[in-house]
Amino acid sequence: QRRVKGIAISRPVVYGNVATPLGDEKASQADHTHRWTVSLRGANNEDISYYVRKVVFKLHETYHQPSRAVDRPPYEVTETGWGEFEIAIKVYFHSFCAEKPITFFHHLRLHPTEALAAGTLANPTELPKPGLINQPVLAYHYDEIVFNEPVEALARVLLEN
Ligand code: SLL
Repeated sequence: QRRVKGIAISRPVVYGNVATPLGDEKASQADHTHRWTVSLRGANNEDISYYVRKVVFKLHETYHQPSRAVDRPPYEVTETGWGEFEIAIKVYFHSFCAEKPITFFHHLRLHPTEALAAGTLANPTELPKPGLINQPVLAYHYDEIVFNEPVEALARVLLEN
């Protein structure tokens, strides 16, 4: 397949996690403290399945079947747990794209940053506001998938969408 020389086409994505303390909810295991969801999506919430074939989220080995493949949107995994760890997010493209998979790395975050946990930046020794303690923690990153010299079929669908 011919590649379109001298061009690169990029598509914006957002990946990361949200986490909430379990509180009184029953976890699947007694030592679990949080429920979290790790995800990959289009940066403007657009559908990315026209070029993404599947996304494999590689969790910590303490999880049952740590390699979680998701072959349609939403590309996300929800779990409960007690610890933070690095998640590899491997993105596979449709075969017509003729592109190798790419991997993003995300450090799963369960706990608020120190500034939030210990009060405010202006007043760091202040105790946390009780309301903030049980807020969801968000940790998302913006990035771009860059297709360098894409094959014609991929260039066409990228420019059409
Ligand atoms: C830590 N290095 O020590 C990290 C490991 C592992 C987290 C965190 C669930 C385990 C299960 C879980 O939260 N694993 O369901 O068995 O902080």
